[in-house]
Amino acid sequence: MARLSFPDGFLWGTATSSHQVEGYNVNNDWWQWEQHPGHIHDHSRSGAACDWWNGRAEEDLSLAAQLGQNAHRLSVEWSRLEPACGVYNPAAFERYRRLFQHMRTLGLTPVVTLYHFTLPRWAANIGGWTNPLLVSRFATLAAECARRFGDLVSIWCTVNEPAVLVYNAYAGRVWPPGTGNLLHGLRALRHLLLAHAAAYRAIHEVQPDAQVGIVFNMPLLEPARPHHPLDRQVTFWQDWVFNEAKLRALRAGVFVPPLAFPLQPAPHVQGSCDFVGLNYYGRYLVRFDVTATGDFFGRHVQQPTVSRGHTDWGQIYPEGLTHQLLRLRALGRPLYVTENGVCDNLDVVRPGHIVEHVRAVHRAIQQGADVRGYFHWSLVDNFEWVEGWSARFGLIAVNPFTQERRPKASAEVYAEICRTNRVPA
Ligand code: IFM
Repeated sequence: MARLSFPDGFLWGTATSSHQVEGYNVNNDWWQWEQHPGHIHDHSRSGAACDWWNGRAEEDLSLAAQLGQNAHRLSVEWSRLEPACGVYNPAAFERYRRLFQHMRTLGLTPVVTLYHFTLPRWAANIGGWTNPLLVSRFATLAAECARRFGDLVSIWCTVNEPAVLVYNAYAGRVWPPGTGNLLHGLRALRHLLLAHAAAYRAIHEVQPDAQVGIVFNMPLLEPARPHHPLDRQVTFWQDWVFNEAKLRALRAGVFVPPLAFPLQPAPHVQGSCDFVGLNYYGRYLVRFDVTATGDFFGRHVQQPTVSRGHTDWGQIYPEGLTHQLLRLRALGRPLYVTENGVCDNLDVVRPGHIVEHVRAVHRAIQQGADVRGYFHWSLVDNFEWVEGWSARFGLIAVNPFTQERRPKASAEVYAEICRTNRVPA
């Protein structure tokens, strides 16, 4: 069978985040949020999660290496590293060092995210990302991580999916702090991008050769009725707010309308990345709806769509991955697909989904996108935020009650791609 080859040195891995897999992150804002009835749709809690902090990380990552993966993207938990403002916990740094050493021994390149949705309680208590103090605190933490882990980690992701966080947590009410205030959302977005830029510079001061980037979730948004002027207009605005504004900040160092007022330009953000990470899950078709006031008068009507409880990951649409990679090409930086996957509790769709999306990455490379790696979300089933344990994304099934593991059929499909550096044409 004809096969499509990837460049030598291409990173093949999976992605996870601290709160979703470590267990007992009791000192962060999400842990607190989960305790309130109604916040998590299936009434579950993160609890022991995948028990990574107690040592199962090493076992699961060994399995990842056996499955042919040569990299893993994971995050460090701010609330463990800095449990009180300005106070670091040496034991937590040591735990992560052991994990990164283990990954190196296995031949897994660590790609480390510094902020993946969870804040220490002290940071949440002072207003979270609406407070400008977090910009400097985050940069200081980033420098500390570079100092303590720089011999083991050279690829850093600063902030994961700033727009998703802002949409759900600050402009929206479904994630902590759940303020539901658009102005708070705009302020938080600005601080997240400034925090990214400050961390970018802080890491480079300590570790000049580090590769530092930011991770954007960029769904493809298209008008439901391609020629309808109102559908086109609302699609344009949704794309502006969700996708384009951040790219504009990186390219030009300014937030232009609709984010210009009441915000200031952000010159430090311009050019502040060595690579860009793309998280891609699907396509949304947007239809004008005068009642959709919170969403710029656009309602998502794509069918079929992958949804559960509160979250809608959109329509499976591999072409959208090619499209967004080619869009990011204009930034002139290397790219990683830092997340791509599907909520598929029965593992029926996932095997084909992986092959189709890896092919989509190959098409983007052929058309000039400098893509250096692909990270499937996720290695293991884990705590899926507001959906709790009811939304399964892993290549390896996890029973959160018994901690039993079972590789799914899709794990072998992905392993074949990783081992051969090729995908069937
Ligand atoms: O689980 C999340 C992850 O934390 C961020 N990106 C999307 C995934 C699936 O919803």
